[in-house]
Amino acid sequence: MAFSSHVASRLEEQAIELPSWAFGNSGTRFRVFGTPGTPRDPFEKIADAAQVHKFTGLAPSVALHIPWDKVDDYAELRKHAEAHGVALGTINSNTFQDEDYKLGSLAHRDDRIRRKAIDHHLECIDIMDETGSRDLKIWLADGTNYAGQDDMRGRQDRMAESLQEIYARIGEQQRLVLEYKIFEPAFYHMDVPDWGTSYAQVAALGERATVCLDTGHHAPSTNIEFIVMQLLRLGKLGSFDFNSRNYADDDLIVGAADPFQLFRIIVEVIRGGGYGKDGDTAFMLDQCHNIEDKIPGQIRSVLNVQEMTARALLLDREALTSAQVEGDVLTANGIFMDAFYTDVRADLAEYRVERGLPADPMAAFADSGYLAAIAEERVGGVQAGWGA
Ligand code: PSV
Ligand code: MN
Ligand code: MN
Repeated sequence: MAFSSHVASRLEEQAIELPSWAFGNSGTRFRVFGTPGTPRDPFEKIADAAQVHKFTGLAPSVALHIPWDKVDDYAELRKHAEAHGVALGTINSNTFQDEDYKLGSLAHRDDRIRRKAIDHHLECIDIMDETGSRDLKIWLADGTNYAGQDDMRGRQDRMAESLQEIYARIGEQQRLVLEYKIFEPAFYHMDVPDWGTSYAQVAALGERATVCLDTGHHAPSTNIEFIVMQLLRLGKLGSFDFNSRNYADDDLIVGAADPFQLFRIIVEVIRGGGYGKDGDTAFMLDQCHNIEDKIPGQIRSVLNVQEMTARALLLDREALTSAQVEGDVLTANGIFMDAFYTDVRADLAEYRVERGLPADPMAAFADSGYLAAIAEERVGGVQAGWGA
């Protein structure tokens, strides 16, 4: 069975942004394992990311993290990306690796530190103007470790003021996306711990401010697809940071730990009008490949998202709605599960071949010799890892 033309054309709308940092070395606090050929600078990270797009047709843009991806000339980096067939995407700010930010950044009590954090974001917007990026993604490590350590209300108010100043500089075609996270690095409270706080903050800013949902940033057993539904209903689901988690913010390959959850999320994105041409919810990955090769790790990731999207597109919505209207619980659930259990791998292989892509991108990349070539070519350089 091949996909209907409807499903095939909807699949063509899919674009998944890759994080530049997935191509650098990363690890846990116990050890960072290096990989031969790891990129030494942002240019090489982009060249590696372009391989993912070349073999899958799914990943046309690359997100940057500043200052990890700081370069002298962003116009040159943009040209380099375009020459490799990809665009520069979301700019991620970073106020979590500087001594000054020990007690916070945009929510800090000290005007000097808050000024420094705001200025960093304004600099990120300048970079966006050069790279042609649409989104400024803000994730704040701000929070406290102990009850009574600071006044949570005051911090919330200061953060709102800081965000206002940043938002005022966001261009007409640009967006500010605020990411939430339940805990880490702060362990008593985070200043943006959940979707509700992120929503309250961005709603106060204006139309071009939305929420980023990172799938690894919730308490265990949180119904993430409910949050997806609600944010889409409110018109505020700006983007996803996709990854898998078993315990905390594991940043493992999306779809690896719980493919059914990924399916349920994508079903809600489609239902809520956030998918492809229907809406503007950006699909991005936020992952680290600590022990596996990075490029194939990213290829596997985008393929997992595509596979669950294909299954979600196969959901018989008419039949589902009638079962729901009838109050037929088991038929409704059966229809939902039928779509999830459909094996779409052969159809996806055919779909790819029809579009001039390899049937099996993992195998084709392995056969290309690219990993061996970069291992040889990049010998002796200083690798650009997480935080470099
Ligand atoms: C924080 O855990 C986070 O998910 C944010 O998106 C950061 O920018 C990213 O991870 C850094 O790896
Ligand atoms: Mn994230
Ligand atoms: Mn995270």
